[in-house]
Amino acid sequence: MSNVLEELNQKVIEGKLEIVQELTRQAIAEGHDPEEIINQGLIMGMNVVGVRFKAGDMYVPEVLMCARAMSGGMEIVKPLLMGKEIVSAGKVLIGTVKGDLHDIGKNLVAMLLESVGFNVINLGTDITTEQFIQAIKEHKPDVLGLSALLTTTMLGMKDIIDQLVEEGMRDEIKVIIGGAPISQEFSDEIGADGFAPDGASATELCQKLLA
Ligand code: B12
Repeated sequence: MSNVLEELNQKVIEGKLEIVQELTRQAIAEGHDPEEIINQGLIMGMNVVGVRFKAGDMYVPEVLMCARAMSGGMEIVKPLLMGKEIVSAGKVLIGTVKGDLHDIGKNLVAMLLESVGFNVINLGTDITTEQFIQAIKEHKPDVLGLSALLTTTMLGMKDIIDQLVEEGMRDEIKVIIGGAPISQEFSDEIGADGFAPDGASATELCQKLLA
C-alpha cells in the first residue's frame, strides 16, 4: 500500500481529524482513486478501531473521535464519487424507539456500519412505530436496527415487530436490536433476527444476516 494511504489509516486510528483531512487531500492530489482512498485509507483504519473497541482496548470517546476523523475524510472524497456507483454492503435503517432519547450507542453503531460500507439512514431518537413503518416503506432497507436504553422503552421494539407482521412486511426485512438492557433472550422473545452487544458485533451481525 502507498505511504499516504498507510498514514491515513494510522491517523484514522489515532482520531486526528485535521491530519486525516490533509492526508485525504494529499492522496487525491497524488492521483489515488477515490474508492481506494475510502477503502484502503479511511475504512481500513476504522475497521481496526472496531476490533480494538470490541476487545476493550479503546473507549467510546476515542471511537467517536476516530469516526469523526473518518467522516471528515469521507466528506472530502465523496464529491469525487458523484456519478460513480459505490458498492454498498446493504441498506440499514436505524433509530432509537419511542420515549427514549439515548443516542450515543446507536450513533456509534451507525458510524461503524457506515465504515464497513453499509448505507445507513439514521432516523434519530424517540421514533414512533408509525414513523419506523413509514420510513421502511419509503427507504426499503435490508435491515432495521432498533436501539433502546431504558427498560420502559425496550418493550416498544416488540410493537414495531408486531406491526411489521401485521402489515405483511416482516419477511422483507431483518430486524436487529441493541442497547444496554437488551439481551439475546429478549431478542428471541420478541421475534427479532438478532441482538448485538456493541458496534463491532452489530456490523458482523448485519454482514452475517445479509450473506
Ligand atoms: C448518557 C446517558 C444519558 C444521556 C443520554 C445522552 C444521549 N445523547 O444519548 C441523558 C443524560 C440524556 C440520559 C437521560 C436519561 N437517562 Co440515561 N444514561 C446514560 C448512560 C450513563 C450512558 C449511555 C451511553 O451512552 N452508553 C455508551 C454507549 C456507547 O453504550 P450503549 O448505549 O449501551 O450502546 C452500545 C450497545 O448497547 C449497542 N447498541 C446500542 N444501540 C444499538 C442498536 C442496535 C441495532 C444494535 C445492534 C446495538 C446497539 O452498541 C453500542 C455501541 O457499543 C446510561 C448508563 C449505562 N450504563 O448505559 C444511563 C441510563 C441508560 N439512563 C437511565 C435513565 C433512568 C435515564 C433517565 C430516565 C434519567 C432521568 N431521570 O431523567 C433519562 C431518560 C431520558 C429519555 N427519555 O431517554 C438508566 C436506565 C435505567 C433503566 N433500567 O431503564 C441508565 C441505565 C442509568 C442508570 N444506571 O440508572 N441518559
